[in-house]
Amino acid sequence: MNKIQTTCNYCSLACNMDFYVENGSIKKVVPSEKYPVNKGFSCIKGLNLDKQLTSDDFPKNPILKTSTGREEISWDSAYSLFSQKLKDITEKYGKESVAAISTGQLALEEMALVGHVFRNYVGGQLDGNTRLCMATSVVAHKQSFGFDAPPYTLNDFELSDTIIFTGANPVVAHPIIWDRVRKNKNKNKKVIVIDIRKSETAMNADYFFCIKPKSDLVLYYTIANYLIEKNWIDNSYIENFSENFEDFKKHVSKFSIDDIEETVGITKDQFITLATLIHEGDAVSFWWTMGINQSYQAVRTAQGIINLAVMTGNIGRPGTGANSITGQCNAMGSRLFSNTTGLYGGGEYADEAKRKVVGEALGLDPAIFPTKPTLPYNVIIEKIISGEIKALWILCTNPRHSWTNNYEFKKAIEKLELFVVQDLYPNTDSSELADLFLPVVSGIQKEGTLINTERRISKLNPVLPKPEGRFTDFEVIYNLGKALGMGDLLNGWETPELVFNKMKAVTKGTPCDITGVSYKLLEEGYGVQWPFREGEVLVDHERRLYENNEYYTPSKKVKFMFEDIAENPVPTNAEFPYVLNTGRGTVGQWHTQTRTREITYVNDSTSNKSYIYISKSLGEKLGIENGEEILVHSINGRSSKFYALLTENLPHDVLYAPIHYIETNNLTLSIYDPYSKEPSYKYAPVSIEKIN
Ligand SMILES: Nc1nc2c(c(=O)[nH]1)N[C@H]1C(S)=C(S)[C@@H](COP(=O)(O)OP(=O)(O)OC[C@H]3O[C@@H](n4cnc5c(=O)[nH]c(N)nc54)[C@H](O)[C@@H]3O)O[C@H]1N2
Ligand SMILES: Nc1nc2c(c(=O)[nH]1)N[C@H]1C(S)=C(S)[C@@H](COP(=O)(O)OP(=O)(O)OC[C@H]3O[C@@H](n4cnc5c(=O)[nH]c(N)nc54)[C@H](O)[C@@H]3O)O[C@H]1N2
Ligand code: SF4
Ligand SMILES: [Mo]
Repeated sequence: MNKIQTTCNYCSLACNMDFYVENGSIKKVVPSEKYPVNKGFSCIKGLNLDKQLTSDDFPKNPILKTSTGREEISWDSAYSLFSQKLKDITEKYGKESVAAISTGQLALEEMALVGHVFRNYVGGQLDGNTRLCMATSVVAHKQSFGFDAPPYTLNDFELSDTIIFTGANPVVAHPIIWDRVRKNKNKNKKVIVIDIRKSETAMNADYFFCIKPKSDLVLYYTIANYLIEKNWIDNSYIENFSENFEDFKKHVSKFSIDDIEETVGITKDQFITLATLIHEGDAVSFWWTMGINQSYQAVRTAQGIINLAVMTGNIGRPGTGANSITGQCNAMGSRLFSNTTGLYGGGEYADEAKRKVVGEALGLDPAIFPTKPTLPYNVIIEKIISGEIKALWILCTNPRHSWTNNYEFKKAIEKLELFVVQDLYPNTDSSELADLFLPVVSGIQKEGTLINTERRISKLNPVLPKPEGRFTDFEVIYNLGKALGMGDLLNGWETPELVFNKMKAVTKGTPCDITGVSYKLLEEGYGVQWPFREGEVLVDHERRLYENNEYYTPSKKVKFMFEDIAENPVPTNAEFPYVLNTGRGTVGQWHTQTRTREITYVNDSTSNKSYIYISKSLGEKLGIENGEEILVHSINGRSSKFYALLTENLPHDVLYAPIHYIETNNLTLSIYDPYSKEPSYKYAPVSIEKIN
């Protein structure tokens, strides 16, 4: 039997799996023992990657919507139709009239190539679904650290004595992280959860602080003030390695412990316990995910966490850090190499020197690069609705379901002259609406690289050859470029490895320098964390940043960032008195459930009908029985049906709906963080109507 190690392309751990293949069929799948991330363990999704081998029921060929229905067309016709339409539309309405939305779930090489074809050559807008996910952390890191560079290595979970999860539920969303926490043998280990409901992680933590929705920032500022008043801070770290602390100190002085019950909803005693835990820990690590990133004041909240880590000297040492956890398998690759909000390799479009360097590394005239960041996702949707954007291409994302206030996406699609969807399946909520559907093969049939949450690059290796007449995302994007007439501009972009080498070249001398990484090195099967420069020798498979206390800002110091607490733009009121919180449901379910519905165990053991959790006390008040169907009305004007599950794990007036059902984003709002433009998915005022 032949053993092929490849990378799981679901979540941001990007575990490695060993596939045992004989006579062209997969005999067994085992989590890779030697891989530093998952060390022989994985979740059910990774074990079932082979379920995405596109079934024979699916069309091999592109599908065109016609006046009489949907019909298969040849690939040649699809490329010529797509490229001609893009040319016609841009000639008539200008380059800004076409847009694409990519993802954090394609390979780095595919992202780079789509950036080259669609941003550099066509000149269209190109954002990613990472806007829904990691945009907040990106902006927070850039402003505080000077580069989008999260500090940690996963081993920090095993080295920390005080592990604080805030707005993160790794028991469900990142099972490998929870495994690493359990492997931590520190005698003083304390796991702390700050959430607005008793999540699965909170249930398993040593301490749980149930705060009011979106009160994190007040909490962090109040903790900061309390630590300063007690002098429980690392004065020497602050003085030597940070800037802006005196202004920060002044800013937080107005946040008093006396107000904590009212503002945050925890008692003074609980607050003192939390602050004392932070003070007493020798290696305190702060971890956050979507409970922080998805908010109307998200960037400053993430920086509230960074400030706490810095002022207590909990960064750059084993087991510490202000650590944002990513979501999708290649969110980090998308952030650095998609050519969307910044130039390849984390540069700014307006930086002339950088344009020149990147141009030289790619053998391109820098004039080809966009001059400004892409319009963000929400503006792309708004401009489709207003008629300014006429064509949209989406790759590896399902926004009819996942976009906030998702009916707006449907409205937008109806306005388009051309809507193209590139996906595994022709029957997702989005691909069913497509004028042109482009089918591709799944992650285990292609080559490329993914960058995981701890900056580790690992390789996708084809486990089985593609069936005759089927194409990878890379090939489809490349062939579109050819049909568009890119000619010589595609020289050197023919294979994933060539594109990887180009991306490598652009990172030379940057914080994410990967000039020492090659496909050959990755094929040894351990992955490599960036930075890894040419000539460096890999002595350890786990490396963290800021160990020398140098940051990437001009002063080389980390910057305290803060602002006044923003007013909630759409708070609850008498008509919509409850808060709708949303997030992951179970380990087996992935986002819009196109892929995980193919895993029999998951399909059989999870609900195929939308459900919502409500507190037992609210159920009693409204006379709602467990399992009863209810109607939930949102302040956005839309309503969804769910069956109600009563729970002790929610505060009285907060509801929780899993994101795996299209009904959930029917109720969320078009509200965004002002800096990152990430949707505020976790707060929508709603009311409940009994149906029976
Ligand atoms: N099984 C599974 N795993 C996944 C995914 C999946 O779909 N399925 N998706 C992947 C992706 S792309 C992502 S981004 C990650 C997301 O991973 P997580 O962010 O861990 O998951 P969520 O369930 O979105 O939200 C985490 C927690 O934030 C809490 N929260 C909501 N509002 C607030 C608040 O105001 N303050 C605080 N402190 N907490 C709040 C929620 O109650 C929830 O428990 O998961 C990844 N892993
Ligand atoms: N209310 C609410 N909404 C949310 C969130 C929340 O917490 N609350 N979280 C947000 C977050 S963090 C995220 S990341 C988004 C995720 O939202 P989406 O990206 O829309 O969700 P997915 O289901 O992962 O969509 C991926 C699509 O790509 C297809 N696909 C899979 N593999 C491939 C491939 O190799 N190539 C191609 N071309 N297609 C492929 C799948 O079939 C699927 O249709 O949802 C966001 N929406
Ligand atoms: S989904 Fe995430 S945790 Fe599960 S196997 Fe894949 S990478 Fe690992
Ligand atoms: Mo995400």
